[in-house]
This record gives sequence, structure tokens and C-alpha cells, in this order.
Amino acid sequence: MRPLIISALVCGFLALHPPAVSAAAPRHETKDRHDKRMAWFREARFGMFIHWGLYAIPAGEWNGKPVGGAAEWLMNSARVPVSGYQPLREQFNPVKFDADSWARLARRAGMKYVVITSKHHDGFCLWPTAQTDFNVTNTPYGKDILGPLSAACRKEGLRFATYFSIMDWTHPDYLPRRPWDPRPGVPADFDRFRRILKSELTEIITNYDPAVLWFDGEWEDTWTTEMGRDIYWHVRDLKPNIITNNRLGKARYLGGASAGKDSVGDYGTPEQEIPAGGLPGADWESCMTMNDTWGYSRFDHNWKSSTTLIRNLVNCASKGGNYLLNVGPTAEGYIPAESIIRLNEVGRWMDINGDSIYGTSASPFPKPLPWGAVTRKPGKLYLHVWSPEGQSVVLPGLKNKMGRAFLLSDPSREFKVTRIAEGARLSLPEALPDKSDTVIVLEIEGQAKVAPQPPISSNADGSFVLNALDARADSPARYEEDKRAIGYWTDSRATVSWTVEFKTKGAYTVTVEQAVHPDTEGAEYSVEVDGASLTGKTRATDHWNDFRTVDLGTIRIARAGRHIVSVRPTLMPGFAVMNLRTVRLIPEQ
Ligand code: FHN
Repeated sequence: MRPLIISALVCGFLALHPPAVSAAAPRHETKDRHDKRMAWFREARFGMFIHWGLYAIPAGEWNGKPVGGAAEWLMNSARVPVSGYQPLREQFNPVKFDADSWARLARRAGMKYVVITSKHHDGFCLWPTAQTDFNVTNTPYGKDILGPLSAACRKEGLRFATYFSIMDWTHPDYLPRRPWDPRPGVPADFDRFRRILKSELTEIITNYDPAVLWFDGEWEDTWTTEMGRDIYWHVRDLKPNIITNNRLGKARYLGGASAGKDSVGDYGTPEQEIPAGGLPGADWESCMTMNDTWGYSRFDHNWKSSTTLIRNLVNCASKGGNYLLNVGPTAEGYIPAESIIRLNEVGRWMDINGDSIYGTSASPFPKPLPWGAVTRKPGKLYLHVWSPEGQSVVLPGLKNKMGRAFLLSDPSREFKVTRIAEGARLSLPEALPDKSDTVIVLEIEGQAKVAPQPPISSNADGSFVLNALDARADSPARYEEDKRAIGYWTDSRATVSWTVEFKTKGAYTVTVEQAVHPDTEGAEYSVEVDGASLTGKTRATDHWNDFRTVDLGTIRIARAGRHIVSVRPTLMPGFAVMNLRTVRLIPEQ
């Protein structure tokens, strides 16, 4: 059947069966109702991301040459005009697309939901939309993708969800134009574009009933938080219990209470990273590629190991978040073999250890643990051990009465756990049964209770080294494990601080180890202790991971005792204060 006829039929269907707008979603949602709406998401912990569209055809190559960057950005990276990109649809014919096998792969991997790009930045739609002819019906393939995949997900007991890009490099009404796009901007009507977005979203919700709408491409100046809020309520009114991510607003890198006025949506979306402290007070989901690119690239062979994928999943859950792991299918409709192999290995681990992931809450220990990670449920700690130092691990500050400790994969194998001054010590077997992550269940009485972190005391020479790992950072500032520093310090109201025990009063030289992106230099801040302070002004280093030590001068501590040492921004001319690795206080002789 000619594709255009299909579009007309869809259009006709929608005209005859306008989407039944459910009762409007309550504008004030009680915590109880919000928790009910988010419950399945918090239980799921693990989902599949699918980036698939016309970009799978060039697969990272254009005019016979490899194009750098993510494959789904090829049109932008290779500066392809619309007239050169849209003809790709004449080649879209994924005859090997098998929705059932994709959904089965996700289920066997232990995933509980699937998010597919219904429309990425290139504007190509994977469903027979009546809003634009730049869609899957007008291709040699000619058939709906979202329908079969949503049905296959349901068959496998998974929730179906759709990614949806606001930014659109081809739609005539989207602005801004790409710099190399010769089309005049004049006839573009952004308000009409927003109406079309709403109609597309109405089609998706009405026809495919997604559990999540995963928005993206919100960062350009033509898009505002208010527009995002309008879309949010459009979709919530259509489906009141739907969940959206936070990329309708302009606060994607924030989370929890700090997200504030620019935040629109239900959960935070760290990307290609796992916030070291999670996003306190917020639901969140870290999305990551399995190699380096979201869309399929024939040049990207930098595949993460299944051990890394397992530990990423555990790390997300141990910080109270979800892990959305991406696959980029080929133009033929195959999921790459490298992805399948890894997903099957993760699935074998999940078959045995899924209880330590699904429905768990964040670790009760405030700091990262050197030997692995912890997830928990009432009455149980799941100790994820992969890098113990010696034949035991310490649970710092644990105060609960403890019961049995046993291997999740074989409860008959028990381990000795003893109370120590620092908390508790768990003895380990000679060899860990699972090198990727051995899960030991520790039964505890009631909810986990952990003693607060003791104040930082001085070294033998009387100096203090205040590390980022031990700092309290006001959101959005947070610890970044790869930089061993406080990063994402994008709000000048956020301070970083430590509790420090000074045995004596006296004068100290203060140094700050910082990295400053050239675009953000000139931020001013003060280091404050017990009423005394020193000020500093940042100077650029080469990049966010290029740390240099700055001497701020001498500060006098007038009284021995426990004091808060804080670093407080006073001026932030750029979009961030600094990345902060260490503050040192060296006693003056
Ligand atoms: O630009 C996109 C990118 O192509 C990819 O879709 C990721 C996935 O989260 N989102 C945007 C970059 O943040």
C-alpha cells in the first residue's frame, strides 16, 4: 500500500478518533500520588535506550570519509544541508528489523523498559505521523516502527517509552537554522512548530501509550522553560500517569532541590556519567552508550566490557538512580553483535543478582567505598564486592544489629561479620565467586543506620588536606569520581564545606587546587573558617581536568575546636565557579 495512503489513513483515523484527553492531571501532585506514579520507574532501575533512524545508513561516514562525533549527529557534524540529508529516506529499508527479538534481548538482559528515538534531531519520524511527510511511511520500508516495538515490549512484560527531540534540523518551522542551511528563516513559524510538536506527541501517546516521554534537544535559545512546561502539561493531561525526564526545561544538569525554576519534568538525566553522590532528593537516570556513539557507527569499536556495564548499573542503583543503556541498530535493523554479547552477559548476572538491583534504595554510606558499592532494602544490605583490599571489607559507621551474611547466588555460603570500632568488618572468601561483582547479603535489624562522618583531623605535621571526596557540596555542585573533584558548580549559591577538628589555634597558609575552564575564569570566592576569610579569583587552566594549586595567603584560627571550612562563591561571571579538588591548610611555623 503506497506510504502516502497510509499517512492519509492515519490522519483519517485520528480525525475520526481524536485522542481522548483524560481528565487534566492535577497541577499540584501530592507526594503520595507522585510516589505512586514513579513507583515502577524506581523499581525498574534498568532500561534499554535505542538510537535508530536515517543516520544508521551513513553510519558515521559521509562522502566516503569518516565523520567524527556521534553518528546520530552526522547531519550536523558533516554540515549536510537538508536537501542532501532528506534523500536518505529513499534508502531506509531495515528488512531485518525484528521488534520481538529486540524486546526479548532487553528482557533477557534484565531491563524493564525500552526507550526508542521516535524522532531525533534530524526530524525523521519512526511512526506514520500526519504532521510531516519526513517519516517512515515515505521510505522503501514504509511501515510503522513504534507500533510493533510497543507491542513486542508489552508481550515481554516491558514498558515501552519514546525519546522525542525538540530540536529539529529539517523542519521548516524550527529555528534557529543551522549556519550552513541555505533555507531562509523568514517563513518559519516557531509557534506553529510548537503546535506540531503537540500534535506529534498526541499521536505517540494515543497510538503507542508510552510509559515515559524522554525529551531532548532543549538547549537552544528558541526553546524556553515556559514552552517546556506547556508541553509537560500537554502530555500529562493526555496521560496523567506518564513520566517525563527533565529535558523539557533548562536544568538537565541539576537535580533535586537545586533544579529550581528551570526544572520541568520528573527525573534528572546525567549523561555518560554517574553523579558520585547521586542527585539527592530527585529521581534520576544515567544514560550511557555501550561504545562511544548513540547511533550506529561502523568506526566505533570502543566497546565497554560487560564488567563495566554491570558495575555502572550497580553504581547507579547504589546512588538511587536508574541506568539507561544504549544500543544503536544498523540500517538493516540488526542490533550489533557486540551489544548482544554484552547484554546477554549482563543478563546472566542479573538472573542471579537482580534482587540486589530491582526496587533497591541508595547506599546508606555517605562516601564511595573503596571495595565496591552497596544497595539496600528494608532489613538487608546488598554488598557489591569487586575490589576488596585483602580478605575483608569494612562497613564504616554501620550501627545496626547484624544477622547472617551470605552469598546472594548461594545462601548456603555464609561469611563472618564482626563489630569493630569503625563499624563492621565482613570476612571474604579466598576468591570472589564473580569477578565482575560478587553480591553478599547482610541481614540488619530495621532501616540502615550509619554514624555521621567524623570531622577531618590534622596530619602529623599539623596540616589539613581537605579532599573533594570528603566535602559536603550543595547541589548542583557534586563529586566527580573521574576528576577526584567537585564539579558541576554551576550555581553561585552553592557552597562546598568540610567539618574540621583544630587541635590548636594558629595561623595557616591556605592553598586551593582548582581547574578552571577558560570560558569561566574570573569567578570570585572566599574561604571561610570561624569568622576569618580569604578571597580568591579564578584564573583559567587548560581545561576542567587541568588542576593547579593557588596560594590564597594566611588565615588565623582564633579558637581550637571543631569548625566548618567553607568555599563560598561571591561572583560567577561565567557558567561555573571552578572544579575543586583540594583545600590545604598548612600551619605557619
Ligand atoms: O544530542 C543528543 C545525543 O545525540 C543523544 O541523543 C543524547 C542521549 O542522551 N542526548 C543529546 C546530547 O545530550
